[in-house]
Amino acid sequence: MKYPISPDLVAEKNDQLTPDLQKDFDALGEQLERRGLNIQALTEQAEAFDIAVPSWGTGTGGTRFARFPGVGEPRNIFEKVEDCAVINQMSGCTSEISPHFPWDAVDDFTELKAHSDQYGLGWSSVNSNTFQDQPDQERSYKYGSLSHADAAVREQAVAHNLQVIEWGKQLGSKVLTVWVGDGSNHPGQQHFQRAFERYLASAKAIYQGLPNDWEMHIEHKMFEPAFYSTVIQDWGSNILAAMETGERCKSLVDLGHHAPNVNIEMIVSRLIQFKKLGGFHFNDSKYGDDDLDSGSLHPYQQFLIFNELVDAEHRKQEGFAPAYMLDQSHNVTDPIESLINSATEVQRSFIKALLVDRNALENYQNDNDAIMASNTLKAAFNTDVSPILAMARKNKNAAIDSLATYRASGYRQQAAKARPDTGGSRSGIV
Ligand code: LRH
Ligand code: MN
Repeated sequence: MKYPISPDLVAEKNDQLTPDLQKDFDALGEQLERRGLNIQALTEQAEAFDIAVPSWGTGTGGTRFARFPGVGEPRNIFEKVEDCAVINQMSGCTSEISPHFPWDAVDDFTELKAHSDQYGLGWSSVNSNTFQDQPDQERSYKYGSLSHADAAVREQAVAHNLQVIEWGKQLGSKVLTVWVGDGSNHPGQQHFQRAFERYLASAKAIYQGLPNDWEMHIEHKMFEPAFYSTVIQDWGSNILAAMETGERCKSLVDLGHHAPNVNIEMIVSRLIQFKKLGGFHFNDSKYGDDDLDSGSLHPYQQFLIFNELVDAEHRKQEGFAPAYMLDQSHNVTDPIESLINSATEVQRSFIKALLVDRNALENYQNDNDAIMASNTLKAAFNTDVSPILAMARKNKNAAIDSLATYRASGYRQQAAKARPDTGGSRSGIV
């Protein structure tokens, strides 16, 4: 196995931090034992936790106003794989990459697979792109893609998705994620039902080409790039499309794709109940699809989402196997640091949700004891599980203090030397 950062440096840093970590871990272990919880078992679940990294998140993001590139930016998917290897080596919980096509398309996928294999990285869901026109494209997606009024444009978009599946097969992926920006900017511009009917026919055509051991995940979004209506605008349109399309077609929840204050954890519960929860794009936001770092603004909401997920596992909910992934844009931070941080913050929400006393909660719910039900969740959320997350990283030879070890490695500075700024495009968002 190849490591982008010297394992000796990681071990040296971990050795310095282990004595204090052990003290904190033992103290937390005692506290949790009094609550009937086993810290070793929780640590093993933290070690088993994994969340995929978006290839497009490793470059610096921007807005329509500007993008301020960082140093040592990855210039192609091979360098993005190296950066993802750093994120996994430091966090211990990001062993898969989600690519976006054609941004990450290569001539030789066997070479790319060999490149990721040497770092022990796998490939999670593949993402299609019919929200931009490519230089060699015959028909434009200006007025939509899978729901476009022109059948030839829809066929082009379906063909692209089938191509993305073929590329995904070569990487070992098992999921196709379909997000389209289709919609309208003016009332009257689009007939809502006819557009949705066209979308459903296209989705079924893609589903026909889906291998039997694959899933297709549909991603809804309230607005942008369309600013009046969006064909798959909310979870309602999403679950209807997933139900119409097929059993292995499910709904994906991108946290930033909802209006402020929408109860996302209840949407998650509905999708779980109807066996249509395909997965997540974790991020955080304050206004729109801000794609900010996960848990950086609404850690309690993220915890409440995992409370629904852990509850489903606890109830052995049928057809429950959601895929976890980050989907963020890093405009002012080192993307590697943000992705390490965010992966750990999502892992933190998961472990905290495992601390919930579900029997007590159910009794308070049945007794309509709102305050004690709420406090049962808060007791879990207010527990600092950092020693468990750090011990899980130590046990996996990842970094106890991920950011400090990453910075001490000088990886970004080395990348800046190895990746002279060609000023060329950095395929990715903006
Ligand atoms: C749309 C989205 C989608 C990706 C894109 C990069 O906003 O969340 O998941 O295709 O970002
Ligand atoms: Mn997304």
